[in-house]
Amino acid sequence: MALSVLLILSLLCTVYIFNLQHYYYLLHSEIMEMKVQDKDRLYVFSEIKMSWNSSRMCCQELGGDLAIVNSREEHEFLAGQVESIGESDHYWIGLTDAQSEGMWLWVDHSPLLENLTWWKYVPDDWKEHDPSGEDCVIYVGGKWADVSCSSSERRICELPHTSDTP
Ligand SMILES: [Ca+2]
Ligand SMILES: [Ca+2]
Repeated sequence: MALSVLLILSLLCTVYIFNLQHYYYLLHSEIMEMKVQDKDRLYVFSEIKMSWNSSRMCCQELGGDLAIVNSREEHEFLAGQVESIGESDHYWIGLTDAQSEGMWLWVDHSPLLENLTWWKYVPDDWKEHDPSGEDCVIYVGGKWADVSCSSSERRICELPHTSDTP
């Protein structure tokens, strides 16, 4: 039952992507997603590049959200996955300071803890490309960077793992 709901939501998300982007993605959707399980969590790495908000919506349609890095172990796991896919690829995670500049919050509204940060570059809210600055976070080469939320990037969704999850 939960599996069929997940499949329907996944299909809806693909249709949504289809409308937004190009039919190429639909035809190749099975090779554009990688599912990895770690302990009680399931991570879905998608190669489809979208804005932070659209990416987040796709994760929510899967029953999860953009990944929240709760521990060093989780960071090392995700960084390892990202690095094994490709050093130059960027992946959204569920961290943003859109609400208040410099106040980093996870998508579950918990604040970013100082001892659990892995910035590659100190967040600078650079406004050259987007006047609203850089309020969303990507993994790049196993570390984090702040970029414009409207930039098109890949994503890491995090879902609670249940026995029904494929
Ligand atoms: Ca997590
Ligand atoms: Ca910012």
